[in-house]
Parts: sequence; structure tokens; C-alpha cells
Amino acid sequence: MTHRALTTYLTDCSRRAEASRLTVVGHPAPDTDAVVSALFEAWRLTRTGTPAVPLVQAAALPRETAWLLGDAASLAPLGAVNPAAQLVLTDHHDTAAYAGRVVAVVDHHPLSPGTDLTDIDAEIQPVGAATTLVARRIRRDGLVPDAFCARVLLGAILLDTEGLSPYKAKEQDRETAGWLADLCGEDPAALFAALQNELLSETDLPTLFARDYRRYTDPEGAPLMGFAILKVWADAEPDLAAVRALLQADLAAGGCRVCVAKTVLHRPDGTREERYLAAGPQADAVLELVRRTGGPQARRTGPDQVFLPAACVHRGRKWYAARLLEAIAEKT
Ligand SMILES: [Mn+2]
Repeated sequence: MTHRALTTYLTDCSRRAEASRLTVVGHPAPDTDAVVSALFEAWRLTRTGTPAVPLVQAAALPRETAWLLGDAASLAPLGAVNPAAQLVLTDHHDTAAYAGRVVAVVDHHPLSPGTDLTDIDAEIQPVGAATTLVARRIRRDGLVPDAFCARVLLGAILLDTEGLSPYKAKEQDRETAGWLADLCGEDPAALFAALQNELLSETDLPTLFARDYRRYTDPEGAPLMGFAILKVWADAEPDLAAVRALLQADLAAGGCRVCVAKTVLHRPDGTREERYLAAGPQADAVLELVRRTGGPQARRTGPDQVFLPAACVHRGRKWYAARLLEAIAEKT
């Protein structure tokens, strides 16, 4: 798997997009893990005898993803899923959203209650990055990434595990990252710092809001919670009124019972503070759980917000979603 072969493959994909029916796609509003896992799973499938094309469900790549992909970034196919295509999902498993067209799943998110995986070739493992699972398949198939491809795969794993943080990374992530670091000769800490700098330098608010956004539904597909994570430098926090406007627009568009914007404020010394803004009928349930979880220093700084100083307990979206969705669904 070489840099040149990747660019040739992606160029071919854009020419043959209509001809191929099997499409590998990450979640909408994709992050680097969604993009890279889809690109490399599609390429791996093609290399092992199952022609497939990747698709990024966005109008543009995230800034840090484009930086990581370098000259291959402009070749990544962007757009909406072809309604006739059979699908492989990476980094998500929202099979209900694709009406029976999903043939395979490679994901690392906890299985959503009510998900029907009948007749779907699903690998869902609780590792830190979907790209870890794809890289392990590549390795299992005897394919060897060159330095460029190994660096791209490594970068996606680093971003999704926050630099192989013990809270996010599992043994499989560390082991796979070690294999990739050997292949590309990159220092994971330095690569993560460079990626993080690209990511935190994004300042366009609609881009920030959409970049790491998830919408959760009940088992019947009814919308429950929209949840955006905005990662920025602490001295560049977005205007709160503008974030509120995006939450209101998201509530109106999605019909969720609560929409949340978690802004993670990174300081140059590596510490971080968090502000949660919430809107909708169930906003209070979310904010109170965040405040209680954060500990004594967590502050309710307004009717629609909670602020968590650096010393608080900081939990991820998956952790909150696992505890909130049932309560939100019950309160009709
Ligand atoms: Mn992921």
C-alpha cells in the first residue's frame, strides 16, 4: 500500500463512482477516524478482491484530515450516499439510517440498543479508533503500508485516542500504533501535537459545530439528542450567542429533545476546561448530570450552561450518552 497506489486508487474511484455499487462510508459530519477508516477499508476490500469505493459524507474534509492526507486529500470522494449503493459502514453502525443496504460494519462505538445486525458482517469492538480495526485487517491480509500510508493510519488513531491516552486507547490501539510508527518512522507524540495544532486552529463556527457532531435516536429511529464537540484553543472560545443559535437551529432541524454543545478549551500547557451549553426540553437533565459528574468545582454558570475547570472530572460523549439516552427517551 504505497502513496502512489493510493492516489491511483482514489483517482480511479472518482472515475468509476457510478459503476461500483459497494460504498464504504463513515458517519455524516466525519472526523479523521471516519474518513481514514472508510478510505482504507474501501482500498483494502478492493485489494483483496471486493471492489469498493470510499465516500466522505461532507462538503469538505476537516482541516486536520486534509493536512494529514496531504496531496491525497483533494482525491477523497465527497458527497451524499447513492441511494442504490450497498454499504459498508465504518466508525458508526446506524444501519437503520440506510434502509437495509448495509452489508458490513467496522465500528468501535458501543452497540446502540435495538440495532439490527441480521445478515450484516459486523465487527464492533470497543477499541479507541475504527482505524485501529481497519489497520488490523490490513495487517491480517498481509498488506504493508508504506511510510505515507502508515502515517495517515497512525494519525487517525492518534486523533481518536487523544494521542493514545489511557482513557481512550486500548491494547489493540497501542499495538497497532506501534506497528504503524515503526513503518513510518514518526514519533507518535510529535505527530499528535502537529495534528492537534491543526485541529485546534479551526475557527469557523459552523465547521466546528459540524466537525464532531452526533445525533442519537431511540431504537425506532426517533431523534433524542444532538451532541456537538467543539475543540478550540482556550483563547479562541466561540461566541456563546452564536453557539446558542446553532443549538436552536439543530433543535428545530432534528426534532431532538436536547441539543448539546461541549466546547473543550485547550491550553498550551495541555490542560483543558470544558463548557457545556444545552437547549431543549431535556437540557436540565444533561446539565445536572454534567455538573454532578464534574465534582465540587463544576459550576452551573447560567441556566443553559455548566463550566468544568481543568481539575474537574471530564467525561466523554459516549459516557454521557450511555447514561442519558434512556432517561431522555422516557420523559415524554
Ligand atoms: Mn472513531
